[in-house]
Amino acid sequence: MKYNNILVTGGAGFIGSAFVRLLVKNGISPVVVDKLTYAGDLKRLREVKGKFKFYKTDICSKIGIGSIFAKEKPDILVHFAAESHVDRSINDATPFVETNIKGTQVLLDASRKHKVQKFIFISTDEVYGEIANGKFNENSPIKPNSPYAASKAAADLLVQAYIRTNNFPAIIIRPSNNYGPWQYPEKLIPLAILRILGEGKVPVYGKGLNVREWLYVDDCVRGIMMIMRKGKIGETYNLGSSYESKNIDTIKLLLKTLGVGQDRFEFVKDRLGHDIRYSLNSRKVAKKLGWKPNIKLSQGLKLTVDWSLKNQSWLKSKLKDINKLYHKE
Ligand code: NAD
Ligand code: TDX
Repeated sequence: MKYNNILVTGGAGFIGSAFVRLLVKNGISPVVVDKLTYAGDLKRLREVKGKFKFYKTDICSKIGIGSIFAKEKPDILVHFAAESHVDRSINDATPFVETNIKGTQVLLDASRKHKVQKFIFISTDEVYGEIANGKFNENSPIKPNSPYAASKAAADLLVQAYIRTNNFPAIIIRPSNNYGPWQYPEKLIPLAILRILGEGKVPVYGKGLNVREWLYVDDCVRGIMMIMRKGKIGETYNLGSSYESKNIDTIKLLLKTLGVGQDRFEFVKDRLGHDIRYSLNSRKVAKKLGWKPNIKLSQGLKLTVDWSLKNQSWLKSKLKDINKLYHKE
């Protein structure tokens, strides 16, 4: 199979753009489809300008997607596009149902019609729900809790249904919490950095005891690339780092990395329905494909802080939107 005709949805987003940059580094010029919502930003792709083709299109548009597929004839589709923030889904689930569920169905049908050879669906660890002890493997039941997670789970199940019913050539990937350069500062780590840069305090939900498994974005997209190349059609792969940390410990490590006082956080009202812990068993991708994470949490935070200090103006350009989201205005 040749890998030249790759279509990436959500390629102007945080993880999708890291994947596009990696493709270009590997000599591949992809087609990028992105609606450029509040979360999409072509600045993330400026270092690979001219090395990809771009369509500003909503994945929910059957006509728009149909004409792109007819023109570009992709062999492989890597589907990142989504509404991705849990807090926003609690405020309003509408765009989550639209983009994450309907948008995925539009892409599945276009891919069937145009005989796409591989459909890589970027799902999430959140589809399993929370786990106090132990780890989720790929056969654990789907039991999502937030509207975001429920919409991703619906899409994940739709992909599974197409695999089973139509022998559709899809692979599902479920990554754990990503962090790194270019992440929109609504998510914990870049939000914390933005607050510190603005002389404020980091808002920690509840008592900060919720645990997340932190995966540096470069490790994630390298894993996605390996699965795209060598993963087995019809299979699901967890993609987690095993670097688990309570939010309060993550924030204290981040404050240390930023070189500011350990008191620069405040406990705030907890997120509704807040999942206590996510934890993935990622032995399958390690054993079958030889993937393992390269970047430890402490290293990844250092890389993220260094990048953020150099790119403060980009982070600060999102401040107005973030203050609106978190009712600071
Ligand atoms: P992001 O919010 O940074 O980017 C999403 C991108 O999708 C944006 O560029 C946005 O403009 C685009 N988009 C949104 N709606 C669209 C639509 N209707 N049509 C076309 N484009 C649209 O998200 P991210 O953090 O990069 O996440 C990428 C994918 O990975 C998502 O599917 C998410 O569910 C999944 N995921 C993310 C994480 C994480 O920690 N960030 C972890 C596991 C899985
Ligand atoms: O201000 C905050 N304070 C805080 O304590 C924010 C924004 C978050 N938190 C907590 C909530 C979570 O326990 O930090 C943890 C991480 O929060 P987010 O960055 O919002 O990520 P999470 O809710 O864990 O979901 C993420 O991982 C899975 C991504 O946003 C999803 O897209 C992905 O699927």
